Amino acid sequence: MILGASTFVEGVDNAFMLILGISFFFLIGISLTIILFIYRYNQKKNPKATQVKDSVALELTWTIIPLILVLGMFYYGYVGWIPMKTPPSEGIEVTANARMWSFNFRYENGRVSDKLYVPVDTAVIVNLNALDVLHSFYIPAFRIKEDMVPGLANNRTWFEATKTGTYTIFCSEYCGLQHSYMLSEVVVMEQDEFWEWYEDPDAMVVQIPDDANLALLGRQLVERNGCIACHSLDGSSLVGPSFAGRYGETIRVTTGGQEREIVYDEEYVKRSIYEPDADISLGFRPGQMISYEGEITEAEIDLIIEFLKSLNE
Ligand code: HEC
Ligand SMILES: [Cu+2]
Repeated sequence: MILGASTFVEGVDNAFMLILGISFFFLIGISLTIILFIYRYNQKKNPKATQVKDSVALELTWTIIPLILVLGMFYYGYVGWIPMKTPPSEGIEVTANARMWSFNFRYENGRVSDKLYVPVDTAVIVNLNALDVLHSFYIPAFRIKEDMVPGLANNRTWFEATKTGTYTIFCSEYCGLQHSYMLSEVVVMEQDEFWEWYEDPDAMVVQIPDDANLALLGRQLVERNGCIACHSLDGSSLVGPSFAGRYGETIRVTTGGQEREIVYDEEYVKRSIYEPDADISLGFRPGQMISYEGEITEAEIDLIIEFLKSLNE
């Protein structure tokens, strides 16, 4: 069994082990019976076949025993599933945003993070928000998996972590080219440690020390926000144009159906991030990139621009 770390583990694992146990019992039982029958009823030992007809006892046996077995499976499955569908009223609330091909998490106080930080032994209600296509929010260690459906109201899940540590979050709904790279982590912290992280005032604004390497900070932003799933750094085209070698160039875009030339400058980068469909770079499709309005600040865009400039050096 993989490591379990939430209150759902017992319920899910019980149902799983029961079904696995029954399956093994029948796998072994049926295989042995086949072998025994091959021996016992071969033509030499049993030249004349017997037909069994109208045996009420037999009919009842193979109706009642499987009925009990499947009702048992249903019972354990149901008992494990009900708590998942009934989130408690007390707990913290987080919104998980999924887009091709990254997650981010927004807390009630406005804090945004690319990993899901949560306190141990506390109910966490996760509002699931898919910005573009179907995704699915899957944390194997917590035994939760819930589809993230664009536009679906009340799309949520919840969990209560029981062990501190770091566990993987997967997208488990095929959502395009880089789906297999759509991962994040849930970090379960001691409660006081979590609240310290949550209320950290420095985390709310971008702090830039005087001697900071701006391009490096920009690169981290581009990695953390999942931009490089679509934009390469080496000049090759992926879903979107490469970040390399374009800053400062005059490029061709389609604006409102009209093709035109435009300078790839700060203005253009900012518009591309906040309104990706305003100008469509020639050779690429609209609707792939979803606006980062409200997720990436103007100050952060300045850092990204420093990074783009550095790619020309
Ligand atoms: C799901 C794929 C995807 C992701 C993720 C994505 N983009 Fe894009 N991006 C595109 C596509 C496709 C285009 C070209 C079509 C258009 O202009 O909207 C584009 C265009 C751009 C452009 C204009 C580039 C040019 O050469 O004309 C910039 C700048 C840009 N994106 C920045 C970003 C940044 C910064 C991020 C991360 C915060 C990001 N993108 C995340 C797909 C993506
Ligand atoms: Cu996905």
